[in-house]
Amino acid sequence: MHPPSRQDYVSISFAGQGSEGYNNSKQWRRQSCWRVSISLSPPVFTVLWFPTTPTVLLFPAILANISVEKKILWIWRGAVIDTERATEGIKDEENNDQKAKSSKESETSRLEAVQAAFRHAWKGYKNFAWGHDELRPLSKSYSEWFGLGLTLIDALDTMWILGLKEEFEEAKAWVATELTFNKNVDVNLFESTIRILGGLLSTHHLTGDTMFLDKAKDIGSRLMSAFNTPSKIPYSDVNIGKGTAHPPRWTSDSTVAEVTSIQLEFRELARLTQEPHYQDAVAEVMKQVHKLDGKLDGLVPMFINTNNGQFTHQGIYTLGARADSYYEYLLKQWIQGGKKENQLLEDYLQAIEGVKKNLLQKSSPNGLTFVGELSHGQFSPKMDHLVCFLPGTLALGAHNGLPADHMDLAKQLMETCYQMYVQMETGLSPEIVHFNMHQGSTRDIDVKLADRHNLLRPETVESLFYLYRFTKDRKYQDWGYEIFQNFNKYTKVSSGGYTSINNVRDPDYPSPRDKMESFFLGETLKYLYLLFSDDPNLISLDQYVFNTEAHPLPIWPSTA
Ligand code: DMJ
Repeated sequence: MHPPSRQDYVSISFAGQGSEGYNNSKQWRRQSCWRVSISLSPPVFTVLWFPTTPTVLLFPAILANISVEKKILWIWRGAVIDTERATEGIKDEENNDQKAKSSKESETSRLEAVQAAFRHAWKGYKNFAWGHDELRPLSKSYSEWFGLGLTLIDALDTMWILGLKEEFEEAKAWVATELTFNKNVDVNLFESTIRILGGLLSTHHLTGDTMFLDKAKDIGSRLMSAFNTPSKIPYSDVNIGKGTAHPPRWTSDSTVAEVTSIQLEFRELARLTQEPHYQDAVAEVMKQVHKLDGKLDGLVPMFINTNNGQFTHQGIYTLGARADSYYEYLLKQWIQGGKKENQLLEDYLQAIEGVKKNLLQKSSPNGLTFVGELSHGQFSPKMDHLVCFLPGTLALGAHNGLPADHMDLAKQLMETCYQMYVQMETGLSPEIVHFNMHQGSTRDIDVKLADRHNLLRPETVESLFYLYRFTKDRKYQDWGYEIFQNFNKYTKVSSGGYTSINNVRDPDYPSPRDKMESFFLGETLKYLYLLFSDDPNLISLDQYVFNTEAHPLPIWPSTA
Protein backbone atom coordinates (compact mmCIF):
# COMPACT_ATOMS: atom_id res chain seq x y z
CA MET A 1 0.00 0.00 0.00
CA HIS A 2 1.22 3.49 -0.82
CA PRO A 3 1.85 5.63 2.19
CA PRO A 4 -0.93 8.23 2.05
CA SER A 5 0.11 11.81 1.59
CA ARG A 6 -1.44 14.52 3.71
CA GLN A 7 -3.68 15.95 0.96
CA ASP A 8 -5.63 12.84 0.30
CA TYR A 9 -7.31 11.98 3.53
CA VAL A 10 -10.97 11.86 4.26
CA SER A 11 -12.19 10.98 7.68
CA ILE A 12 -14.95 8.51 8.15
CA SER A 13 -17.12 7.68 11.08
CA PHE A 14 -19.67 4.98 11.49
CA ALA A 15 -23.41 5.30 11.84
CA GLY A 16 -24.81 3.64 14.91
CA GLN A 17 -22.24 5.21 17.19
CA GLY A 18 -24.99 7.09 18.97
CA SER A 19 -27.34 9.73 17.79
CA GLU A 20 -25.72 12.70 19.49
CA GLY A 21 -24.54 15.06 16.73
CA TYR A 22 -21.09 15.49 15.39
CA ASN A 23 -18.44 15.71 18.07
CA ASN A 24 -14.93 16.30 16.92
CA SER A 25 -13.44 17.10 20.29
CA LYS A 26 -9.93 15.84 20.94
CA GLN A 27 -11.22 13.58 23.66
CA TRP A 28 -13.75 12.02 21.35
CA ARG A 29 -11.12 11.49 18.72
CA ARG A 30 -8.95 9.75 21.24
CA GLN A 31 -11.76 7.51 22.47
CA SER A 32 -13.23 6.62 19.11
CA CYS A 33 -12.09 3.31 17.76
CA TRP A 34 -14.07 3.69 14.59
CA ARG A 35 -12.80 6.88 13.14
CA VAL A 36 -10.11 6.30 10.57
CA SER A 37 -8.53 8.13 7.71
CA ILE A 38 -8.54 6.70 4.26
CA SER A 39 -6.39 7.41 1.32
CA LEU A 40 -7.92 8.91 -1.84
CA SER A 41 -4.88 8.17 -3.93
CA PRO A 42 -4.41 5.25 -6.17
CA PRO A 43 -4.13 2.30 -5.97
CA VAL A 44 -7.55 1.13 -6.86
CA PHE A 45 -8.14 -0.38 -3.47
CA THR A 46 -7.51 1.35 -0.24
CA VAL A 47 -7.19 -0.54 3.00
CA LEU A 48 -9.43 0.24 5.91
CA TRP A 49 -8.52 -0.99 9.35
CA PHE A 50 -10.84 -1.00 12.31
CA PRO A 51 -8.94 -1.19 15.56
CA THR A 52 -11.72 -2.68 17.69
CA THR A 53 -12.46 -5.45 15.26
CA PRO A 54 -9.25 -6.44 13.57
CA THR A 55 -10.88 -6.25 10.17
CA VAL A 56 -9.14 -5.21 7.00
CA LEU A 57 -11.43 -4.24 4.14
CA LEU A 58 -10.59 -3.41 0.59
CA PHE A 59 -12.25 -0.11 -0.19
CA PRO A 60 -13.44 0.42 -3.78
CA ALA A 61 -11.59 3.27 -5.41
CA ILE A 62 -14.79 4.77 -6.77
CA LEU A 63 -15.60 5.95 -3.31
CA ALA A 64 -12.33 7.72 -3.27
CA ASN A 65 -13.45 10.04 -6.04
CA ILE A 66 -14.60 12.65 -3.60
CA SER A 67 -14.02 16.34 -3.94
CA VAL A 68 -12.76 17.29 -0.57
CA GLU A 69 -13.99 20.87 -1.04
CA LYS A 70 -17.69 19.95 -1.15
CA LYS A 71 -19.84 18.56 1.59
CA ILE A 72 -20.85 15.17 0.29
CA LEU A 73 -22.03 12.32 2.43
CA TRP A 74 -21.37 8.82 1.28
CA ILE A 75 -22.91 5.90 2.93
CA TRP A 76 -21.20 2.62 2.49
CA ARG A 77 -21.92 -0.40 4.62
CA GLY A 78 -23.04 1.88 7.39
CA ALA A 79 -20.06 4.16 7.15
CA VAL A 80 -20.76 7.85 6.77
CA ILE A 81 -18.17 9.77 4.85
CA ASP A 82 -18.37 13.47 5.52
CA THR A 83 -16.15 15.42 3.21
CA GLU A 84 -16.54 18.66 5.13
CA ARG A 85 -14.78 16.95 7.92
CA ALA A 86 -12.30 15.83 5.33
CA THR A 87 -11.34 19.47 4.87
CA GLU A 88 -11.06 19.79 8.61
CA GLY A 89 -8.92 16.70 8.55
CA ILE A 90 -6.54 18.45 6.21
CA LYS A 91 -6.41 21.48 8.45
CA ASP A 92 -5.92 19.25 11.47
CA GLU A 93 -3.08 17.54 9.71
CA GLU A 94 -1.49 20.84 8.78
CA ASN A 95 -1.89 22.10 12.30
CA ASN A 96 -0.48 18.88 13.66
CA ASP A 97 2.50 19.12 11.33
CA GLN A 98 3.03 22.69 12.40
CA LYS A 99 2.69 21.73 16.04
CA ALA A 100 5.06 18.80 15.66
CA LYS A 101 7.61 21.05 13.98
CA SER A 102 7.41 23.76 16.57
CA SER A 103 7.46 21.29 19.45
CA LYS A 104 10.56 19.64 17.95
CA GLU A 105 12.15 23.08 17.70
CA SER A 106 11.22 23.90 21.26
CA GLU A 107 12.51 20.52 22.43
CA THR A 108 15.84 21.15 20.75
CA SER A 109 16.19 24.68 22.03
CA ARG A 110 15.30 23.68 25.59
CA LEU A 111 17.75 20.79 25.52
CA GLU A 112 20.45 23.12 24.22
CA ALA A 113 19.61 25.62 26.92
CA VAL A 114 20.19 22.97 29.59
CA GLN A 115 23.48 21.97 27.97
CA ALA A 116 24.48 25.64 28.00
CA ALA A 117 23.54 25.89 31.68
CA PHE A 118 25.61 22.81 32.44
CA ARG A 119 28.59 24.23 30.54
CA HIS A 120 28.26 27.49 32.43
CA ALA A 121 28.19 25.68 35.77
CA TRP A 122 31.11 23.50 34.69
CA LYS A 123 33.13 26.53 33.64
CA GLY A 124 32.94 27.88 37.20
CA TYR A 125 33.74 24.48 38.70
CA LYS A 126 36.64 23.90 36.35
CA ASN A 127 38.18 27.32 36.80
CA PHE A 128 37.80 27.71 40.54
CA ALA A 129 37.06 24.35 42.18
CA TRP A 130 38.50 21.61 39.99
CA GLY A 131 38.82 18.35 41.92
CA HIS A 132 37.23 19.85 45.04
CA ASP A 133 33.82 19.15 46.49
CA GLU A 134 31.77 22.27 45.74
CA LEU A 135 32.15 25.50 43.83
CA ARG A 136 31.84 28.82 45.64
CA PRO A 137 31.08 30.84 42.53
CA LEU A 138 31.10 34.34 43.99
CA SER A 139 34.36 34.04 45.86
CA LYS A 140 35.72 32.07 42.90
CA SER A 141 36.79 29.40 45.27
CA TYR A 142 35.59 26.07 46.65
CA SER A 143 34.43 24.32 49.77
CA GLU A 144 35.49 20.89 50.93
CA TRP A 145 33.12 18.40 52.58
CA PHE A 146 34.78 15.03 52.07
CA GLY A 147 37.63 16.21 49.84
CA LEU A 148 36.70 13.72 47.11
CA GLY A 149 35.75 15.87 44.12
CA LEU A 150 32.06 15.45 44.95
CA THR A 151 30.68 17.73 42.24
CA LEU A 152 32.84 16.12 39.58
CA ILE A 153 31.73 12.59 40.47
CA ASP A 154 28.08 13.59 40.89
CA ALA A 155 28.15 15.19 37.43
CA LEU A 156 29.74 12.33 35.47
CA ASP A 157 26.59 10.61 34.26
CA THR A 158 24.87 13.96 33.66
CA MET A 159 27.60 14.85 31.17
CA TRP A 160 27.19 11.49 29.53
CA ILE A 161 23.42 11.86 29.23
CA LEU A 162 23.67 15.46 28.00
CA GLY A 163 26.18 14.37 25.37
CA LEU A 164 28.97 16.61 26.69
CA LYS A 165 31.78 14.34 25.59
CA GLU A 166 34.70 16.70 25.99
CA GLU A 167 33.77 17.64 29.53
CA PHE A 168 33.13 14.00 30.34
CA GLU A 169 36.55 12.90 29.10
CA GLU A 170 38.32 15.54 31.21
CA ALA A 171 36.41 14.46 34.28
CA LYS A 172 37.03 10.79 33.58
CA ALA A 173 40.77 11.45 33.35
CA TRP A 174 40.64 13.09 36.78
CA VAL A 175 38.79 10.09 38.25
CA ALA A 176 41.29 7.69 36.70
CA THR A 177 44.43 9.54 37.80
CA GLU A 178 43.61 11.77 40.78
CA LEU A 179 40.74 10.27 42.71
CA THR A 180 41.87 8.25 45.70
CA PHE A 181 39.79 6.98 48.59
CA ASN A 182 42.85 6.12 50.65
CA LYS A 183 42.44 9.26 52.72
CA ASN A 184 42.19 9.90 56.41
CA VAL A 185 38.84 11.60 56.11
CA ASP A 186 35.41 11.21 57.69
CA VAL A 187 32.58 10.89 55.21
CA ASN A 188 28.85 10.62 55.75
CA LEU A 189 27.75 7.08 54.79
CA PHE A 190 24.51 8.15 53.10
CA GLU A 191 25.86 11.14 51.21
CA SER A 192 28.91 9.33 49.91
CA THR A 193 26.83 6.29 48.97
CA ILE A 194 24.20 8.17 46.97
CA ARG A 195 26.59 10.65 45.35
CA ILE A 196 29.90 8.77 44.96
CA LEU A 197 29.04 5.07 44.92
CA GLY A 198 25.81 5.76 43.01
CA GLY A 199 27.53 8.11 40.56
CA LEU A 200 30.35 5.67 39.83
CA LEU A 201 28.02 2.71 39.39
CA SER A 202 25.70 4.52 37.00
CA THR A 203 28.61 5.90 34.98
CA HIS A 204 29.99 2.37 34.75
CA HIS A 205 26.65 1.17 33.38
CA LEU A 206 26.23 3.98 30.89
CA THR A 207 29.78 3.81 29.54
CA GLY A 208 30.73 0.18 30.11
CA ASP A 209 34.06 1.41 31.48
CA THR A 210 35.32 -0.87 34.25
CA MET A 211 37.52 1.85 35.72
CA PHE A 212 34.35 3.31 37.26
CA LEU A 213 33.38 -0.08 38.66
CA ASP A 214 36.82 -0.50 40.23
CA LYS A 215 36.44 2.88 41.91
CA ALA A 216 32.94 1.94 43.04
CA LYS A 217 34.25 -1.26 44.63
CA ASP A 218 36.97 0.71 46.36
CA ILE A 219 34.62 3.22 48.00
CA GLY A 220 31.94 0.59 48.63
CA SER A 221 34.30 -1.71 50.52
CA ARG A 222 35.64 1.19 52.58
CA LEU A 223 32.14 2.24 53.62
CA MET A 224 31.28 -1.22 54.96
CA SER A 225 32.83 -0.53 58.38
CA ALA A 226 29.74 1.62 59.10
CA PHE A 227 27.77 -1.60 59.63
CA ASN A 228 29.97 -2.76 62.54
CA THR A 229 27.52 -1.67 65.21
CA PRO A 230 25.82 -3.59 68.05
CA SER A 231 22.50 -3.44 66.19
CA LYS A 232 23.78 -3.68 62.59
CA ILE A 233 22.05 -0.36 61.95
CA PRO A 234 24.96 1.59 60.43
CA TYR A 235 26.72 4.59 61.92
CA SER A 236 26.39 7.86 60.05
CA ASP A 237 30.13 8.52 59.60
CA VAL A 238 33.02 6.51 58.26
CA ASN A 239 36.73 7.22 58.11
CA ILE A 240 37.46 5.72 54.71
CA GLY A 241 41.23 5.75 55.24
CA LYS A 242 41.25 4.05 58.65
CA GLY A 243 38.23 1.82 58.13
CA THR A 244 36.55 3.01 61.31
CA ALA A 245 33.05 4.34 61.78
CA HIS A 246 31.19 6.30 64.40
CA PRO A 247 27.94 8.17 65.04
CA PRO A 248 27.89 11.97 65.19
CA ARG A 249 29.64 13.32 68.32
CA TRP A 250 26.44 14.29 70.11
CA THR A 251 24.37 11.08 69.75
CA SER A 252 24.43 7.37 68.97
CA ASP A 253 21.47 7.77 66.63
CA SER A 254 21.43 7.58 62.87
CA THR A 255 18.85 9.18 60.60
CA VAL A 256 16.16 6.81 59.34
CA ALA A 257 16.25 8.12 55.76
CA GLU A 258 20.02 7.75 55.71
CA VAL A 259 20.19 4.12 56.81
CA THR A 260 17.33 3.11 54.51
CA SER A 261 18.49 4.97 51.38
CA ILE A 262 21.76 3.22 50.62
CA GLN A 263 20.17 -0.04 49.52
CA LEU A 264 19.88 0.46 45.75
CA GLU A 265 23.60 1.16 45.53
CA PHE A 266 24.91 -1.66 47.77
CA ARG A 267 22.53 -4.18 46.21
CA GLU A 268 23.81 -3.23 42.78
CA LEU A 269 27.41 -3.43 43.98
CA ALA A 270 26.71 -6.94 45.30
CA ARG A 271 25.21 -7.99 41.98
CA LEU A 272 28.12 -6.66 39.95
CA THR A 273 30.86 -8.02 42.20
CA GLN A 274 29.04 -11.25 43.12
CA GLU A 275 29.83 -10.40 46.74
CA PRO A 276 26.57 -10.83 48.66
CA HIS A 277 27.79 -9.24 51.90
CA TYR A 278 27.08 -5.77 50.44
CA GLN A 279 23.47 -6.70 49.86
CA ASP A 280 23.13 -8.63 53.13
CA ALA A 281 24.23 -5.63 55.18
CA VAL A 282 21.65 -3.25 53.72
CA ALA A 283 18.89 -5.88 53.59
CA GLU A 284 19.36 -6.44 57.32
CA VAL A 285 18.54 -2.77 57.92
CA MET A 286 15.33 -3.03 55.91
CA LYS A 287 14.38 -6.23 57.72
CA GLN A 288 14.79 -4.60 61.11
CA VAL A 289 12.99 -1.39 60.19
CA HIS A 290 10.13 -3.44 58.77
CA LYS A 291 9.55 -5.05 62.18
CA LEU A 292 10.08 -2.06 64.45
CA ASP A 293 7.48 -0.62 66.82
CA GLY A 294 6.89 3.08 66.67
CA LYS A 295 5.52 3.46 63.16
CA LEU A 296 2.21 5.16 62.53
CA ASP A 297 0.28 3.50 59.72
CA GLY A 298 3.55 2.73 57.96
CA LEU A 299 5.09 6.16 58.64
CA VAL A 300 8.50 6.09 60.32
CA PRO A 301 10.08 8.36 62.95
CA MET A 302 13.22 10.29 61.97
CA PHE A 303 15.92 8.64 64.12
CA ILE A 304 17.10 5.15 64.93
CA ASN A 305 19.57 4.09 67.59
CA THR A 306 22.69 2.24 66.45
CA ASN A 307 23.09 0.43 69.81
CA ASN A 308 19.65 -1.05 70.33
CA GLY A 309 18.20 -0.68 66.82
CA GLN A 310 15.06 1.08 68.09
CA PHE A 311 13.45 4.26 66.77
CA THR A 312 14.15 7.31 68.92
CA HIS A 313 12.52 10.76 69.17
CA GLN A 314 9.28 8.98 68.39
CA GLY A 315 5.98 10.65 67.58
CA ILE A 316 7.17 12.95 64.79
CA TYR A 317 6.23 12.00 61.25
CA THR A 318 7.25 13.79 58.08
CA LEU A 319 7.84 13.05 54.42
CA GLY A 320 10.56 15.71 54.49
CA ALA A 321 14.09 15.82 55.85
CA ARG A 322 15.35 12.69 57.64
CA ALA A 323 12.52 10.43 56.45
CA ASP A 324 11.91 11.28 52.77
CA SER A 325 13.95 8.75 50.84
CA TYR A 326 12.94 5.84 53.13
CA TYR A 327 9.63 5.85 51.21
CA GLU A 328 11.31 6.41 47.86
CA TYR A 329 13.65 3.44 48.35
CA LEU A 330 10.89 1.04 49.41
CA LEU A 331 9.33 1.43 45.99
CA LYS A 332 12.56 1.64 44.05
CA GLN A 333 14.14 -1.45 45.61
CA TRP A 334 10.99 -3.36 44.74
CA ILE A 335 11.31 -2.15 41.13
CA GLN A 336 15.08 -2.73 40.99
CA GLY A 337 14.67 -6.36 42.09
CA GLY A 338 11.97 -7.14 39.51
CA LYS A 339 8.90 -6.52 41.72
CA LYS A 340 9.32 -9.69 43.71
CA GLU A 341 10.16 -8.48 47.20
CA ASN A 342 6.66 -8.22 48.60
CA GLN A 343 7.64 -6.90 51.98
CA LEU A 344 9.06 -3.76 50.41
CA LEU A 345 5.89 -3.27 48.40
CA GLU A 346 3.66 -3.84 51.41
CA ASP A 347 5.61 -1.32 53.48
CA TYR A 348 5.39 1.20 50.65
CA LEU A 349 1.65 0.76 50.11
CA GLN A 350 0.97 0.96 53.82
CA ALA A 351 3.05 4.12 54.11
CA ILE A 352 1.17 5.84 51.28
CA GLU A 353 -2.09 4.98 53.05
CA GLY A 354 -0.51 6.44 56.19
CA VAL A 355 0.30 9.65 54.33
CA LYS A 356 -3.28 9.93 53.08
CA LYS A 357 -4.74 9.29 56.50
CA ASN A 358 -2.43 11.42 58.64
CA LEU A 359 -0.54 13.98 56.60
CA LEU A 360 -2.66 15.03 53.64
CA GLN A 361 -4.64 18.27 53.84
CA LYS A 362 -5.95 21.04 51.59
CA SER A 363 -4.98 24.66 51.79
CA SER A 364 -7.17 27.74 51.76
CA PRO A 365 -8.33 29.57 49.69
CA ASN A 366 -7.37 27.49 46.64
CA GLY A 367 -7.52 23.98 47.99
CA LEU A 368 -3.97 22.90 47.17
CA THR A 369 -3.31 19.36 48.34
CA PHE A 370 -0.24 19.23 50.55
CA VAL A 371 1.66 16.85 52.83
CA GLY A 372 2.10 18.27 56.32
CA GLU A 373 3.78 16.87 59.42
CA LEU A 374 2.57 15.29 62.62
CA SER A 375 4.18 15.92 66.00
CA HIS A 376 2.75 13.91 68.90
CA GLY A 377 -0.71 13.95 67.38
CA GLN A 378 -0.57 17.63 66.43
CA PHE A 379 -0.80 18.39 62.71
CA SER A 380 1.50 21.07 61.30
CA PRO A 381 0.87 22.47 57.79
CA LYS A 382 4.61 22.60 57.13
CA MET A 383 6.03 21.10 53.96
CA ASP A 384 9.71 20.91 52.99
CA HIS A 385 10.62 21.33 49.35
CA LEU A 386 12.22 17.90 49.82
CA VAL A 387 8.69 16.41 49.92
CA CYS A 388 8.33 17.29 46.24
CA PHE A 389 10.06 14.00 45.37
CA LEU A 390 6.71 12.37 46.25
CA PRO A 391 4.67 13.17 43.12
CA GLY A 392 7.36 11.52 41.01
CA THR A 393 7.60 8.48 43.24
CA LEU A 394 3.80 8.05 43.33
CA ALA A 395 3.68 8.32 39.53
CA LEU A 396 6.47 5.75 39.21
CA GLY A 397 4.49 3.37 41.41
CA ALA A 398 1.33 3.85 39.36
CA HIS A 399 3.34 3.22 36.19
CA ASN A 400 4.45 -0.06 37.75
CA GLY A 401 0.92 -1.22 38.40
CA LEU A 402 0.14 0.32 41.78
CA PRO A 403 -3.31 1.87 42.33
CA ALA A 404 -4.41 4.53 39.87
CA ASP A 405 -5.33 6.88 42.71
CA HIS A 406 -1.58 7.17 43.38
CA MET A 407 -1.36 8.91 40.02
CA ASP A 408 -4.27 11.21 40.92
CA LEU A 409 -2.50 12.18 44.11
CA ALA A 410 0.77 12.62 42.23
CA LYS A 411 -0.89 15.14 39.91
CA GLN A 412 -2.42 17.09 42.79
CA LEU A 413 0.87 17.27 44.68
CA MET A 414 2.70 18.20 41.48
CA GLU A 415 0.46 21.23 41.13
CA THR A 416 1.21 22.18 44.74
CA CYS A 417 4.97 21.89 44.26
CA TYR A 418 4.70 24.04 41.16
CA GLN A 419 2.71 26.62 43.14
CA MET A 420 5.55 26.70 45.68
CA TYR A 421 7.59 28.21 42.85
CA VAL A 422 5.13 30.45 41.01
CA GLN A 423 3.78 32.08 44.12
CA MET A 424 7.22 33.40 45.04
CA GLU A 425 8.45 36.72 43.66
CA THR A 426 11.49 35.07 42.03
CA GLY A 427 9.50 32.10 40.76
CA LEU A 428 11.77 29.86 42.84
CA SER A 429 10.60 27.76 45.77
CA PRO A 430 11.77 28.33 49.31
CA GLU A 431 13.21 25.46 51.35
CA ILE A 432 10.10 25.16 53.52
CA VAL A 433 6.54 26.48 53.20
CA HIS A 434 3.56 26.63 55.54
CA PHE A 435 0.08 26.25 54.09
CA ASN A 436 -2.90 28.21 55.33
CA MET A 437 -5.82 26.05 56.31
CA HIS A 438 -8.26 28.47 57.96
CA GLN A 439 -11.20 29.77 55.95
CA GLY A 440 -10.82 33.35 54.83
CA SER A 441 -7.08 33.10 54.20
CA THR A 442 -6.03 35.33 51.36
CA ARG A 443 -3.04 33.25 50.30
CA ASP A 444 -2.35 29.54 50.36
CA ILE A 445 1.36 29.66 51.12
CA ASP A 446 3.34 31.44 53.82
CA VAL A 447 7.11 31.42 54.16
CA LYS A 448 8.94 32.05 57.42
CA LEU A 449 11.97 34.35 57.34
CA ALA A 450 14.38 31.54 58.11
CA ASP A 451 12.96 29.33 55.33
CA ARG A 452 13.31 31.65 52.34
CA HIS A 453 16.43 30.09 50.86
CA ASN A 454 16.72 27.98 47.73
CA LEU A 455 19.58 25.51 47.44
CA LEU A 456 19.05 24.70 43.72
CA ARG A 457 17.31 21.52 44.80
CA PRO A 458 15.98 19.01 42.26
CA GLU A 459 12.83 17.47 43.78
CA THR A 460 10.21 19.45 41.85
CA VAL A 461 11.86 19.13 38.45
CA GLU A 462 12.52 15.47 39.25
CA SER A 463 8.80 14.90 39.75
CA LEU A 464 7.95 16.96 36.67
CA PHE A 465 10.15 14.58 34.69
CA TYR A 466 8.23 11.53 35.92
CA LEU A 467 4.85 13.18 35.41
CA TYR A 468 5.74 14.20 31.87
CA ARG A 469 7.12 10.78 30.97
CA PHE A 470 3.97 9.04 32.13
CA THR A 471 1.28 11.51 31.04
CA LYS A 472 2.88 13.27 28.05
CA ASP A 473 1.10 16.40 29.26
CA ARG A 474 3.26 19.26 28.00
CA LYS A 475 2.25 21.54 30.83
CA TYR A 476 4.79 19.72 32.99
CA GLN A 477 7.55 20.58 30.52
CA ASP A 478 6.39 24.18 30.46
CA TRP A 479 6.37 24.39 34.25
CA GLY A 480 9.88 22.99 34.31
CA TYR A 481 10.99 25.50 31.71
CA GLU A 482 9.68 28.38 33.79
CA ILE A 483 11.61 27.08 36.78
CA PHE A 484 14.72 26.63 34.69
CA GLN A 485 14.48 30.21 33.39
CA ASN A 486 14.20 31.50 36.93
CA PHE A 487 17.28 29.55 37.98
CA ASN A 488 19.03 31.29 35.11
CA LYS A 489 17.66 34.67 36.08
CA TYR A 490 18.33 34.64 39.81
CA THR A 491 21.07 32.13 40.51
CA LYS A 492 23.49 32.28 37.57
CA VAL A 493 26.86 33.84 38.36
CA SER A 494 28.41 35.58 35.37
CA SER A 495 31.95 34.33 35.90
CA GLY A 496 30.75 30.73 35.95
CA GLY A 497 28.54 28.57 38.11
CA TYR A 498 25.19 28.93 39.84
CA THR A 499 24.63 29.85 43.45
CA SER A 500 22.07 28.95 46.07
CA ILE A 501 20.24 32.05 47.32
CA ASN A 502 18.92 33.29 50.67
CA ASN A 503 15.72 34.98 49.68
CA VAL A 504 13.29 33.75 47.04
CA ARG A 505 10.93 36.60 47.91
CA ASP A 506 13.22 39.41 46.81
CA PRO A 507 13.78 39.52 43.06
CA ASP A 508 15.88 42.67 43.44
CA TYR A 509 18.30 41.08 45.86
CA PRO A 510 17.88 37.31 46.22
CA SER A 511 21.06 37.37 48.30
CA PRO A 512 23.45 34.77 46.89
CA ARG A 513 24.88 32.24 49.36
CA ASP A 514 27.99 31.57 47.29
CA LYS A 515 27.62 27.82 46.96
CA MET A 516 26.74 25.47 44.13
CA GLU A 517 25.64 22.15 45.62
CA SER A 518 26.84 19.05 43.78
CA PHE A 519 23.23 17.94 43.25
CA PHE A 520 22.62 20.91 40.97
CA LEU A 521 24.76 19.15 38.35
CA GLY A 522 24.04 15.61 39.53
CA GLU A 523 20.27 16.00 39.69
CA THR A 524 18.64 19.33 38.85
CA LEU A 525 20.14 19.85 35.39
CA LYS A 526 19.90 16.14 34.58
CA TYR A 527 16.20 15.98 35.40
CA LEU A 528 15.55 19.20 33.46
CA TYR A 529 17.26 17.72 30.41
CA LEU A 530 15.31 14.49 30.67
CA LEU A 531 12.09 16.45 31.21
CA PHE A 532 12.59 18.46 28.02
CA SER A 533 13.52 15.41 25.97
CA ASP A 534 10.69 13.65 24.14
CA ASP A 535 12.69 10.45 23.85
CA PRO A 536 11.28 7.95 26.35
CA ASN A 537 14.28 5.72 25.73
CA LEU A 538 16.71 8.30 27.01
CA ILE A 539 17.12 6.44 30.32
CA SER A 540 13.96 4.39 29.99
CA LEU A 541 12.02 4.11 33.22
CA ASP A 542 11.33 0.49 32.34
CA GLN A 543 15.04 -0.26 32.32
CA TYR A 544 16.49 2.03 34.95
CA VAL A 545 15.67 3.16 38.42
CA PHE A 546 17.15 6.45 39.60
CA ASN A 547 18.81 6.49 42.97
CA THR A 548 17.94 9.39 45.25
CA GLU A 549 20.78 11.43 43.76
CA ALA A 550 19.47 10.92 40.18
CA HIS A 551 22.01 8.26 39.24
CA PRO A 552 20.31 5.67 37.03
CA LEU A 553 20.90 2.05 38.01
CA PRO A 554 19.65 -0.87 35.95
CA ILE A 555 16.50 -2.75 36.84
CA TRP A 556 17.77 -6.27 37.31
CA PRO A 557 17.17 -8.67 34.47
CA SER A 558 14.60 -11.28 35.33
CA THR A 559 16.10 -14.64 36.22
CA ALA A 560 12.76 -16.41 35.97
C1 DMJ B 1 20.08 15.09 47.40
O1 DMJ B 1 21.30 14.84 47.95
C2 DMJ B 1 19.22 13.87 47.38
O2 DMJ B 1 18.20 14.04 46.46
C3 DMJ B 1 18.64 13.54 48.71
O3 DMJ B 1 17.75 12.47 48.65
C4 DMJ B 1 17.89 14.74 49.25
N1 DMJ B 1 18.68 15.90 49.25
C5 DMJ B 1 19.45 16.26 48.08
C6 DMJ B 1 18.75 17.13 47.08
O4 DMJ B 1 17.88 18.03 47.57
